[in-house]
Amino acid sequence: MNIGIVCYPTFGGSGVLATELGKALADKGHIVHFITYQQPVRLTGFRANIFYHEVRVPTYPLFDYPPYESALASTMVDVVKNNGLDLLHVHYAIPHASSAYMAKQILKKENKYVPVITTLHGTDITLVGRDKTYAPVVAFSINQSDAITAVSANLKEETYRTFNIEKDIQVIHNFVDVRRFGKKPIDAFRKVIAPNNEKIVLHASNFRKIKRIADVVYIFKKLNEVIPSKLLFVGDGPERPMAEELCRELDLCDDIRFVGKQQDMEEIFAIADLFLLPSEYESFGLSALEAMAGGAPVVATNVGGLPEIITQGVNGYMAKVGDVEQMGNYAIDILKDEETFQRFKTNARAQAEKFDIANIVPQYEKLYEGLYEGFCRKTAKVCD
Ligand code: GMT
Repeated sequence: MNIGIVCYPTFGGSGVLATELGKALADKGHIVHFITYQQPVRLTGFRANIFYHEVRVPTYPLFDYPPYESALASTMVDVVKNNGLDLLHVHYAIPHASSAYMAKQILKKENKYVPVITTLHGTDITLVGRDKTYAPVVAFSINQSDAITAVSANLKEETYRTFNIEKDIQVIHNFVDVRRFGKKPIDAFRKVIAPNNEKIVLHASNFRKIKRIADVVYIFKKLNEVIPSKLLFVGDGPERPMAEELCRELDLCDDIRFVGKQQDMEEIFAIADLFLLPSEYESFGLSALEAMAGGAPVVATNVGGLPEIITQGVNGYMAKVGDVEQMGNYAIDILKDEETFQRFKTNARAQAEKFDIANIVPQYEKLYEGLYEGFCRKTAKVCD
């Protein structure tokens, strides 16, 4: 099929997932067109059947806020028309679902029909989307999508709770390429981070408030008092300066490194012994799944979709939001002896297998095929 993918090109989970999906679809022979304002960060290397279309947003002195949504809709129209796209799959409702609706209406006027799939990722519903400045547009454009998917059962429930959604939402969990993320650790890299064979604890995120970055530091502090460890902070965002300050205050600078945004996450996950994700909310927690595929058990909060990937006491632990004492104890419990640690590692990998790319991507393909056939029937379009 000829598939258009619209996403944020940044390090956030929705953009990462959308990019990995596009690459996987291309590997299976589909033609994939990414439509976004920057080259997606995970879109590296050349593939003959992947195209990237940049959305340009011309500025004008009148515009305090350049109208990205209109520029995106116009680019969608252009790409659909000139590349014969069979469907548009938009990731993250705001503003992608409403731009897709607009594009679809424009194309309809020209007797061109393109089904739209909206994948809900989390904050587009639970945080930003529910704000009353956006809510009516978000609800409307989700309802106008030809298919809606959510990345966890929890997010599906949250969406129905938050908006008046008249359609079925299909849960298609996020996925990971277990073979790619199950790499052997690079010993030299491990040695640089943990020269005395300390345990390596990892946190990776966009350092927003919802991630509770200070809790990561406190959990690590508790662990480090019992088991010599090093903490690696990957990513960047508004809470980073606060976290750096906290590390200085707690005199932990020698054991904590902030490495910023990184491309080759599989190399980093490979050296991690434990992943921390004490968020206020996670619709899914893609970084936790990628960590598990790399063999790192997870200590997280019992929120959102995290219980759909973490099994308590088997491949990780979950505690109440803010309970850093309990999460610290759980971290110690996992790392306290080699036998327990190896058991958790094996279980984490086994759990990640369930969300392997090979199991999840066909669910999207099935959805596309069903929609495409239905659309051809409804519109009496001649489809091959
Ligand atoms: O976590 C973020 O703030 C980024 C956000 C995004 O849209 O990129 O992540 C959301 O989507 C990810 C991919 O589906 C999920 O794994 C994250 O759990 C979800 N974040 C939240 O729900 C806070």
